Amino acid sequence: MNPTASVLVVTPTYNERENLPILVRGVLAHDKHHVLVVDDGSPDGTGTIADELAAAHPGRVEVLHRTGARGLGRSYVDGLRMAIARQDIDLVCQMDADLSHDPSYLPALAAAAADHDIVIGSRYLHGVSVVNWPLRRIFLSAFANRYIRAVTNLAPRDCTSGYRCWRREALARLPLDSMVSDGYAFLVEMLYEANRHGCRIGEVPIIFVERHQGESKVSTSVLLESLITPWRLRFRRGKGTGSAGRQAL
Ligand SMILES: Nc1nc2c(ncn2[C@@H]2O[C@H](COP(=O)(O)OP(=O)(O)OP(=O)(O)O)[C@@H](O)[C@H]2O)c(=O)[nH]1
Ligand SMILES: [Mg+2]
Repeated sequence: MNPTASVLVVTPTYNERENLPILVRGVLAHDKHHVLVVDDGSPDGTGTIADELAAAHPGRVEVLHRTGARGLGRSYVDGLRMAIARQDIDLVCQMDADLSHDPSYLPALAAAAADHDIVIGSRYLHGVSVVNWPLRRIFLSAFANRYIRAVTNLAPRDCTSGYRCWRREALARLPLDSMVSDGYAFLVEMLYEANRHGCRIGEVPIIFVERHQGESKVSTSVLLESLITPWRLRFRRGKGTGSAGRQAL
């Protein structure tokens, strides 16, 4: 993608009041980059902080305040729908708000989107690139990725990374309305659908840094969903993927 591409970063938030301003500053440091915050009525007032950021950066920061049942997958579906409708945007990125995803990788992801439909910011391209994770967390994530690849036949090394960059028109091909997963599993479901719809999937290496502020929202039910989803995808869609592989860059 050319360096003058317009980029919209969609970031879901739940209790990220300390982290969000730092993330937004990092993203807006890049020309032609915009942010869409999808807040789920955070009790810590992240939504108000997001509104203040939108007021301070008119035309570059937008906020979607969700009501009703909260969830990462639901938030992404709503935010990505808005992103797809933005005719002025070339690339749509997904990023966590907890500063695990460094905005300095955005140009590398955008550059790789020149010949891919989706580019994953990957923690597992050259060994394991995570900072401040306990060993059990590394094992869990590494196991999850092996498991997902074995069951779904997906090729990327990092199928659960939430740092991604899509060509907007490729994202528009995905059946967002029929996606049902909500936690990490939503990210796997998106990738599975991308592969099924013939998207070219690339990966670029990132270093993932565990959050310093705020709390993880990963729960037992989210982990259970992650165990079941690969099988659900495999049996719902028949034999699955296999054709379109991941390309390391
Ligand atoms: N809108 C919305 N955002 C959420 C929800 N749950 C998590 N998030 C956001 O999704 C991103 C990832 O959530 P985390 O809690 O960091 O989960 P994680 O990154 O998988 O886990 P950790 O490694 O423990 O940080 C963060 O920006 C969260 O604020 C939710 O229910 N709704
Ligand atoms: Mg996190």
